[in-house]
Amino acid sequence: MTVSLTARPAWAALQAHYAKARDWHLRQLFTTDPGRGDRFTAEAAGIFLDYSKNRITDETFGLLLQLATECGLKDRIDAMFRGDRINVTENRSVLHTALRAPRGASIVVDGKNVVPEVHEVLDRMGSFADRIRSGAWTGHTGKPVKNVVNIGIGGSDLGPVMAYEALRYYSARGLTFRFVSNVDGTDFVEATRDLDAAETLFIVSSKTFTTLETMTNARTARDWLLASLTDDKAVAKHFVAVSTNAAEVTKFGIDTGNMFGFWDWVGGRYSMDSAIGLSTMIAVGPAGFGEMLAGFHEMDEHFRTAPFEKNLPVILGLLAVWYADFFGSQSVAVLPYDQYLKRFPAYLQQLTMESNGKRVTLGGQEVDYATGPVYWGEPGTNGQHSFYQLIHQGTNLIPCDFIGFTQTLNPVEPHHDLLMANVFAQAEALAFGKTADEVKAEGVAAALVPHKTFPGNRPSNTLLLDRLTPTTLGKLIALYEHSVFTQGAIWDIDSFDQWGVELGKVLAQRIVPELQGATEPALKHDTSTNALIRRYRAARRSG
Ligand code: G6Q
Repeated sequence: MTVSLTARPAWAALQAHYAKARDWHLRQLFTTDPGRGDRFTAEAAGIFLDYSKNRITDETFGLLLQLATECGLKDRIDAMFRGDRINVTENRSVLHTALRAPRGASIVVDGKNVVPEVHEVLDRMGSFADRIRSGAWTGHTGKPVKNVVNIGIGGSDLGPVMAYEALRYYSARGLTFRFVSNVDGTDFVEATRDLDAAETLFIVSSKTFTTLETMTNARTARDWLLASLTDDKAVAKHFVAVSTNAAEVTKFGIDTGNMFGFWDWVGGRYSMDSAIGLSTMIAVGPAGFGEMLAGFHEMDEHFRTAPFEKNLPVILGLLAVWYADFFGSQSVAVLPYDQYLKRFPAYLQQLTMESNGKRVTLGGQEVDYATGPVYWGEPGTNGQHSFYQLIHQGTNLIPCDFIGFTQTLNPVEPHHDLLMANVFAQAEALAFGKTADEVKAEGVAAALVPHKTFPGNRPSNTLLLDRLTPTTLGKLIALYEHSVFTQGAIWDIDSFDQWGVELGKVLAQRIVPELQGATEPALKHDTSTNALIRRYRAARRSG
């Protein structure tokens, strides 16, 4: 029987420790320990992490490391990399790390080494991507592909969109990339309104190939294509599929020769480096995609082998636990200071919240501690002109992750120094604030002093990387994947299932016929839902 988290000695010690820690101020922590700015740092795989502006001392850090040890984090990491079925509620292995294992590595699942299959798919993706990029693959009328539209949702969309935006600098500029996810017809219509069907390739990305949104969009895409190309044979030249479900792909009319597979041990939100990344590979080329996978792998190896006190994902994960469970922080802001990372917070929302938004342990017991916080954010400096106000002076404690690069990809003077000056200034201001005395000394009228006082003591991490490349992107994503894993291991939850998402997939299906039937069916919902359905039906018929 697993010991409950709150019964662990390190947990009790952390609780006692928190009774002191809650009154510390970062100002005082830096005054009494000026060396912490150098000491509370770690560097691996080209990522420098400064975690000194957190409300911790060496003792806190030691206790958090002890908690990780007591929770068996090392064994859990080994179990994941080995391919044990650690996704217990779906009885599946969790092997996204195999997707970036180098050719020649061996990871055995159910008696079979999966690495050769991974590379076989990567090779097929590579030759397909090359044909699209070179113009060798032609559409039904003989024209080369100019537009690539990925149709998918959730894990089959957010990774591809984020990676395309992040790596736009490296992408084939002669190709246009669009992403359709929402079942709202507007998404499809706006994404395709200026495209020529004869030059458009649709990638239907769906692990199950049964998801309502994706299949609806895929059927609409087929109708849209055939409306101008008027020959069913065109489908084979303009549609490819990424899926684990060959039977449904065939049923849709896509030749399985144009299907790229993956495996049930790849979770949706961990799949952007599988065939789900086909659009990314077409954008940056097979070599660029390979560099991204190498970046992922480097961080995997760091996570698997580095001692916890130097292990970046472990440190980030433990700090998240410290704030969520002891300070009661309910959210974490992720603030990338790079315009190319504009979709990174949205991607992280799914990764973190779908993984750790759980309320029972692996053994099915309801937890009596907080689990996954809300992750959110926007690129800097834009966020500074909107929600940072609340982080600086509001009543919530919101730990922040600042992400910056020393080199810019677009060296237009003086932008980059200004951008990075903001990263450092914000982290500094959040930590140290501005006292009432400092405000008074500026000659501010007494009535305004409380308004212009900044309490500070708002914790943050700063992640500094050299340059945004496919490799650094891979490292950054793997860093967060493994931080999420660390948090889930401490909380003793299944970070790899998503029953809430599955529920959403069936709920709407029940109501669809109630909206569409010519005569109103007997509605058996609650009175509120029944009334909303009736109002919608009436308005739809009269509008
Ligand atoms: C991810 C989730 C979910 C999933 C989508 C799309 O971990 O399972 O976001 O990716 O629901 O599912 P399909 O790829 O099966 O269409």
